[in-house]
Amino acid sequence: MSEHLPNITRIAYEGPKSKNPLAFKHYNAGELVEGKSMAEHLRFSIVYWHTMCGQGADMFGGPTAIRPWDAGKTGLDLAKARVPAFFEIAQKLGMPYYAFHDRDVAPHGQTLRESNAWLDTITALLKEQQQRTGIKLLWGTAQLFVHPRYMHGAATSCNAETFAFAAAQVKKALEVTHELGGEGYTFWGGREGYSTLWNTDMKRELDHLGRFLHMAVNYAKEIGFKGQFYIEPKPKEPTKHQYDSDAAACLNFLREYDLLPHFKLNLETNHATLAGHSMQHEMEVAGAAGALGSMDANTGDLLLGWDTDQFPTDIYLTTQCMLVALKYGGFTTGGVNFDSKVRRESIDPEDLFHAHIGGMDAFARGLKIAAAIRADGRLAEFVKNRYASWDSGVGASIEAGKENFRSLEKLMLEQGEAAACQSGRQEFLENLINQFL
Ligand code: XLS
Ligand code: NI
Ligand code: NI
Repeated sequence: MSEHLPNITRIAYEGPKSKNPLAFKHYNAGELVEGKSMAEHLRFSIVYWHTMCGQGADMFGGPTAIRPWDAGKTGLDLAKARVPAFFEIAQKLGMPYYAFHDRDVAPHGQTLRESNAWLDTITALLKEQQQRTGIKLLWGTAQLFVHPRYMHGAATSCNAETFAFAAAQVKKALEVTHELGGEGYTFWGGREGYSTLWNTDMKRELDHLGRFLHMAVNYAKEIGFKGQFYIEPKPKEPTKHQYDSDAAACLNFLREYDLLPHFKLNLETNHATLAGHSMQHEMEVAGAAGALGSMDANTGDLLLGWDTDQFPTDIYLTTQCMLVALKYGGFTTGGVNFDSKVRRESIDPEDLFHAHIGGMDAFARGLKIAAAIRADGRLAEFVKNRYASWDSGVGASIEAGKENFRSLEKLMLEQGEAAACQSGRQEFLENLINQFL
């Protein structure tokens, strides 16, 4: 196989003192943390859409980065040329997983039949590359937001035939994901929301979305696909309001439509920011509900109000993510999926390497720091003690379901006042965390 990037070899771990920009300083795949290798903890994944299809275009300007493997090609030829280039990059980075949308890997055809045939052609190539490299599919998904037929949404469209087309597309995407041994399947509601409530029957749209997801669950069962289903929350962009706006909204929707047993959440950092939450908050909400599935690792820019999908390099952020992940038993079906893109100005293929190396190192550090905080135990001890009043006396009795309003009123009438509150010690804890960074 001819190489596209002969000057870049397999990225190696060289340790924190290395000055080689094309080496890992912290991600050492085989190194054990809490008894498990870093690779097993982090389950890194590279995305096809940003890595292969992102060319730096934005609302104000066209592509800036035409990749050498893209040059002069269009349509199916372009799609075919990208597959080996993608796996070369993924392999050199030591990525164990990847993720894709149906229409990133293969182009839109004139008809559904043509799109399906093209997708089959590319699926065969992906399979070959998976076998050659050992890289696995973290999750597949269908792109239900670019084509004009999806302008009102897909499963929540006012046009019933758009719903039907989307169903056909997801059916095929599930088959392909299954064929490629995908460990999951993600639904991100790209346009499942509204631009104005004046034209929207919200209840009807939500009922349709519930029905659509049940159809997916049923079809997966039919074809024997056992991968984990995910919903990826995002509050807005492209629509003004998306139904899957945050982790809590998704959980409520899944419960209301009896879908919770079949779904977990795939949380994305920049989407959390857009929802007015921290990623730590979103992960806690999902974890507490037993629905922490996977994460789309990226970050926004606090000065920009949209989904900038930047590579995560902030150690506080990755430490928080890994603390929550470890608390809830770590990623099992999911992983740390870099739904991130290089900046418009970063036009060289080499920038793809700097970006992913930085993200992987940032998460490796986050993992090590989180493990150190857990081993130290002071943080957990503090939190435990903060709730000590629930471990005995009336607290334990309330938790055991033995109290009611009457009994509690009686107690407080007898005592006259509640026990004094203790300090929350936020600043003390912030300093404690900084000791580990
Ligand atoms: C867009 C989403 C998208 C999903 C997959 O904002 O992050 O890329 O991850 O459809
Ligand atoms: Ni995403
Ligand atoms: Ni996103």
